[in-house]
Amino acid sequence: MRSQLLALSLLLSSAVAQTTVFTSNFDSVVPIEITPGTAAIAAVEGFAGLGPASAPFGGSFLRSETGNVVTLQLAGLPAHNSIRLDFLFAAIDSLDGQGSFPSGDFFRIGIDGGTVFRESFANAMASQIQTYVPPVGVELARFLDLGFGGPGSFYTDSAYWFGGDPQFANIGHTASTLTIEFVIEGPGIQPLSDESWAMDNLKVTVDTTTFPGSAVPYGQGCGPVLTATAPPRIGLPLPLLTTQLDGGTVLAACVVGASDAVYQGIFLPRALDPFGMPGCFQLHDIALGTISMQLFGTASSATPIVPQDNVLLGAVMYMQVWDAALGVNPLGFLASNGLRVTFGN
Ligand SMILES: [Ca+2]
Ligand SMILES: [Ca+2]
Ligand SMILES: [Ca+2]
Repeated sequence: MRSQLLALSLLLSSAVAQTTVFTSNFDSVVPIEITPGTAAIAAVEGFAGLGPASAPFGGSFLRSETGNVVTLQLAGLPAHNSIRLDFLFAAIDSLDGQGSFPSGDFFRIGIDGGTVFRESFANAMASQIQTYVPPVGVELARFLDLGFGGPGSFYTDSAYWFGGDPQFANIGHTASTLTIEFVIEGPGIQPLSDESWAMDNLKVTVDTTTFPGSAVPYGQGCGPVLTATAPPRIGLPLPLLTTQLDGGTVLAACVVGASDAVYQGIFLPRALDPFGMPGCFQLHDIALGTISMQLFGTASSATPIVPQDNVLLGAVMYMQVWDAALGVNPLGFLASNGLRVTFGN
């Protein structure tokens, strides 16, 4: 139930956005962001028209021999949590699938030095093993003569729309720079006249979903007033300020909790009159610890750093400051209002 509520609050508080950071239809020159190696712009031949109606193969594409690395480098990306790749993939001529030479033709996509995709592709013979199993809607053609080597013999071709494969839709990534490598590698590398591959309509988008973050006062204090003087955001300081402390305050601490509903089986808020704190209330549990605060006369402050952790985005915590002030009431403690803190980015 709690996790469902959390998921609901995430949905309600986030603003979902995809920002395109690179796009090319390869119809003129190789974009400057791409280091092509031996790859070159080539007419799409019989691939023309295959693909989603909004962006099918057309004009020309970027065609590479096997064994050659095509590198896309981007910088200055907006803040994001994941990236998405969308492109058309042409498996041209006698790619040989998994195995040993001439087989062993693996299309690999590397991101920032790690591998996010590595699958073999086979066009030459029905007996060859292609490890890539496309989801519904991704395979556009298989074992057809679409140009280049052939027609016929081992030189049939296949086409795929990787934008339709969910594994390319939500790749975790947060850095402001991005390096993507595309290569067919493995023991089966052969010349351009025998086998090759191409991409068209390459688009890279980043998920710039934003969570605004907030610190909202709630509940009744018995003197001290707790506020946050900047919005709670991951990776940044969260300045907390308590004012209107008793003049005799000797110690102040901010308690952090996970629930404003219940504490040790007792429903909250709990009146603290029976404990010698008349007019005061406990407003949340104490599950998440305590932050000590620095005293300045009748004010206190603390500036904890919120961890740079996306798990916190949209998460809610509760804060209340307790001040020790001898003689202010029978127990010698005052409690502030609560602060309902939702972490943003
Ligand atoms: Ca094109
Ligand atoms: Ca062919
Ligand atoms: Ca091969």
